[in-house]
Amino acid sequence: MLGKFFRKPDPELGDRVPPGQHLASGFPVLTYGETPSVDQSAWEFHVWGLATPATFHWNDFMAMPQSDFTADFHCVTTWSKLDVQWTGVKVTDFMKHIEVPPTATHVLQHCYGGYTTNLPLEDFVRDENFFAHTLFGEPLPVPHGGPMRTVVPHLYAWKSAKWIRGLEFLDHDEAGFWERNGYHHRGDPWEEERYSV
Ligand SMILES: Nc1nc2c(c(=O)[nH]1)N[C@H]1C(S)=C(S)[C@@H](COP(=O)(O)O)O[C@H]1N2
Ligand SMILES: [Mo]
Repeated sequence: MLGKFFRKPDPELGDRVPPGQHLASGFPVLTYGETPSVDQSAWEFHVWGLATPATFHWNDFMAMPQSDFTADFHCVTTWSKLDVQWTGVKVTDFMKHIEVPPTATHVLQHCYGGYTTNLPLEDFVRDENFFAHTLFGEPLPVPHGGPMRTVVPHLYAWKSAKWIRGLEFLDHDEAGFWERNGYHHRGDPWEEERYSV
């Protein structure tokens, strides 16, 4: 009886797993290439391109409002993890600290190690997106992007840049690493926007 009960699919949970995805056990690490190592004290964050150039250090981010987030995480390689708990700075709060002209339409996120990923501003500057430095109450582990990463929960996780080091604001779309290598330019998991055709 119990076994039957536990096998019963949870319709509420099912609704949260996009098509073609399955639930991962644990929290897998997915990194292309080497894992860079950057101390909090050495970590620098730059904005450039159309934005007025600016540099931020760790303490600048710590002085911004800190928020808790619970978000589902969907990797295009078909695993999802629900209810990941993060702490960090909302993208919308960060944006108050920089000057971006209305001509900017896209952003290219740049990471330590060379990884990049692109987003239209309407996908980047959203209430649910954030810079994360804490995962499940602990400092963000290096393999998961510590000291700082972005999290963009409404798109596949390759848009969530680990070891983030800066944002380049553009008036056009420019493909990031995976986008140049066959991934979809937007990556909505509910539309299964996995690869470019
Ligand atoms: N800098 C950097 N960011 C990255 C990646 C990467 O290889 N380098 N991989 C992306 C991919 S494909 C996924 S699924 C998530 C994985 O995050 P995790 O390793 O914390 O699970 O990070 C994304 N951000
Ligand atoms: Mo991924």
